[in-house]
Amino acid sequence: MDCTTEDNDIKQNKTVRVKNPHLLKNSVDHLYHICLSNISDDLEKRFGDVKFVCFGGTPSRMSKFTQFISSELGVKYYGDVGSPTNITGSTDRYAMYKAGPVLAVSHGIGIPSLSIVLQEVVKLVHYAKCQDVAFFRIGTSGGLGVEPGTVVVTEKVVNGALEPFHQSIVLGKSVARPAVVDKEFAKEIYQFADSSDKFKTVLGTTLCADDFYEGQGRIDGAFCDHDHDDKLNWLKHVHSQGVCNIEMESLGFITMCHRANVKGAVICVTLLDRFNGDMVTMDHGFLSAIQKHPQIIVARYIKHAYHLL
Ligand code: R2B
Ligand code: URA
Repeated sequence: MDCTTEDNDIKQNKTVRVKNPHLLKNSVDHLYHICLSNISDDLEKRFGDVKFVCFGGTPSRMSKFTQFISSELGVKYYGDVGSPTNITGSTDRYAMYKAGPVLAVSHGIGIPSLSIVLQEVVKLVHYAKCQDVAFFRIGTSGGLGVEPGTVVVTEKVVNGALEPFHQSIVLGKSVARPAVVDKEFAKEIYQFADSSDKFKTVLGTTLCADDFYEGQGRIDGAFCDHDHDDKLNWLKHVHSQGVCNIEMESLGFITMCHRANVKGAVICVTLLDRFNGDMVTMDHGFLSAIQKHPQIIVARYIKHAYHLL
């Protein structure tokens, strides 16, 4: 593909941008953590039809989502009867499943873990020449002033200091990249909430923390240098700035989708209201039921988009 054609495709949001001139020089690229390679696996044949990539924290959640979306779309998932096959095979780091146009990928906890698999998946959809791909994070979070089970569709994402960028260290220097949320896409997804749903869905600001305990103001970690009042004052402050939920990957996810020229959205369920405490319930029936809420919203979007394609 010549540069002009590629630029045009990127402008029309068709192809994924792999912004790295060094890669063009290397004919071999091992996508180490997902156990695929651009030379030994026929990526275009196996993955060229992918349109929707859904990321979530754990392998088992993404396996269940694969079964759910395959029945919603009426397509078979890749694998045996009974359970989808993990495409990343022997790596044991992440899990990836496929059902027709949907790829479901686990990302682990935190931006460092998410960043590795997201970059390899961006390269995968690039090598596979996928067109018009959208990425979703369907995850969990702690809510602020909303009932547990509420779905938050992120329309703005900030770090723990309420700044809308992702900071990292590259070659010994601090680099800040803007977290640009595709608000139109977020609104489009939000419209798939239904008044008959047993849970609420809201659009709001998501705070992305570097840690589950002190980084989210909790006072129940192994270490804590603040007290209950400090925590409540901070929660009240961030809530007054529009923050609806707190989690640990949205900033990296949104920043990297923007860099890759991929439509990206974050849709998370709240497991608890942080104004009422720090501990997540041990009621696994309740937790597994509410973790389906973001999947329900995203499945409606995918069904709608897929049937229009
Ligand atoms: C939500 O839940 C995880 C921590 O328990 C983390 O991955 C996140 O963002
Ligand atoms: N995930 C988080 O990061 N925080 C919570 O409070 C719940 C889930």
